[in-house]
Amino acid sequence: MQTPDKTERWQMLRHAAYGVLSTVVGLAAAHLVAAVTVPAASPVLAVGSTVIDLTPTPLKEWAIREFGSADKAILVGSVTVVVLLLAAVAGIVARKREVAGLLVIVGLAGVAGVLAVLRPGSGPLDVLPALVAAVVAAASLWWLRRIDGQGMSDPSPGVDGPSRRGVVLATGGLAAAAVAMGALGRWVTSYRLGGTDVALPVATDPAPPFPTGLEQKYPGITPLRTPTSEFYRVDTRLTVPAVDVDSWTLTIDGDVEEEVTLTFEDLAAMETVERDITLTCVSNEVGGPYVGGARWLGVPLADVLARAGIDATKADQILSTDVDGMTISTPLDVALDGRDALIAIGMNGGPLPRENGFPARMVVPGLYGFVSACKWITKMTLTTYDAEQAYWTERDWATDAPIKISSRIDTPKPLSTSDAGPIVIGGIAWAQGVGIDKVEVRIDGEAWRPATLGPQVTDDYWRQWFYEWEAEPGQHFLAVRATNKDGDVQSDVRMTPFPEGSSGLQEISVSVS
Ligand SMILES: Nc1nc2c(c(=O)[nH]1)N[C@H]1C(S)=C(S)[C@@H](COP(=O)(O)O)O[C@H]1N2
Ligand SMILES: [Mo]
Repeated sequence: MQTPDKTERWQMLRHAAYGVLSTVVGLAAAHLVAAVTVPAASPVLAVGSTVIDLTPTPLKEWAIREFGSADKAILVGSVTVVVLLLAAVAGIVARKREVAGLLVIVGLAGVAGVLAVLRPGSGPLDVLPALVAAVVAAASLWWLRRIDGQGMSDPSPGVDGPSRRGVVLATGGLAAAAVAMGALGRWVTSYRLGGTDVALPVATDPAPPFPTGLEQKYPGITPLRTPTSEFYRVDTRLTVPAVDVDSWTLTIDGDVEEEVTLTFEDLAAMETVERDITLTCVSNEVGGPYVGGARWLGVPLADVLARAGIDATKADQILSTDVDGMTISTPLDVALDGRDALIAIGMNGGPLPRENGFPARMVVPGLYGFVSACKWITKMTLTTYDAEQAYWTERDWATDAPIKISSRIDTPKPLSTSDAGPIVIGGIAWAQGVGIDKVEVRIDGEAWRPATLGPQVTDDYWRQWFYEWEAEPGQHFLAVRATNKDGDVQSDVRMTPFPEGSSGLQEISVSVS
């Protein structure tokens, strides 16, 4: 015999589990429906994306800093945990008050549905996954409670009350259904994503042969060109947009002589250039990883805008919109000052990967990505900062944000231990637009010593550097600073990424034994 207390607790647990299982089945069904219709409308993703947009800037910055590229997985995980806790509550409530419990489940799905249709660029179809979640989850819970109840009314119940066999079969069946729908949803998504293999033109203005970097000779230094698959990724997206290049278009509107819409073929048929440009994220801390060097293939931005004929007496910004309605603004005068601003359609000899903006993105050397590098771009609106604000402008980030001179020590690693004797200190430095003139290393607070620079690629590209150090045993502090070709020295004033990019010097501690 069990004490009433124990029975009570066991029943609570059982019903909590019913709530959770029903919700998981509902979410799996919704995910499958979303995969077929609008992937981003999947309830957990819709809630997650809204959380991202509502997250205050300092918290977002902290998450990017702490979790790096795992920030999205952690967010989705947290949203799921909260949802499942509420689902457990729904199950417990339903035990005594069925309708109330079912309403909690429907309410949960309702929140996801409302958020899904409120997302920028969403349509009425986006409510469908949440609707499916509500119906499937509520029906599952209702059914599980019937199965459970049948056992309860059995005059000779097993130790646990309800017919164990019925409950085990029902819960097992629902769990299997959830797994099957989840797997099918994944398969549909990957099938729908298709390929990114587009025909790219040969550049009418190709880049010169790419020099050999220092990384072969001095292992540990960042490769001169970042392999495409290792390029950093920073964006607000939980799922990478799947863009069908055949129906994709780029529209130029706003303060223009004539609104123009270009297809991918139209773009690829224009004069294309190949340029080596280093992209940098404003969220990069001094010494951080959000910087990458690539060879971009694209159409000069000025040529694309000229198709529409811009009215620069009115407009002061290009407001770029991506396939989901996300916006990024770029100062018009900066974009048109003669620098190699591009609408890029290729990267390192191939098409843009989905993660990096397939089929087209903006690249503007010298500006942080959040005010220039709009991925999955579909529209450029010529307008004013007064009239319209982009995503990060609304969140108080700077609007004109030139990349600050910076340098990074790649080797040795912070807190590493090396043998005494010759040690190569090496890394990269960048000052897009002007170029790197000098990199200096400081050891244990002594005078700055000049490092040797690696090959020059372009002034918009980072520069590798190294310094051969005769290391003596002990604890040492290594610092680095760069100077650009105008003679401007990297600032030693520490600043956070918000609102216009980090500054300061990287100093690491290493042991030599
Ligand atoms: N559509 C879209 N474009 C975007 C972003 C975004 O969130 N959405 N993030 C920007 C930021 S902050 C940076 S640093 C660069 C990063 O480009 P990458 O992911 O290809 O490295 O893309 C920019 N373009
Ligand atoms: Mo960024």
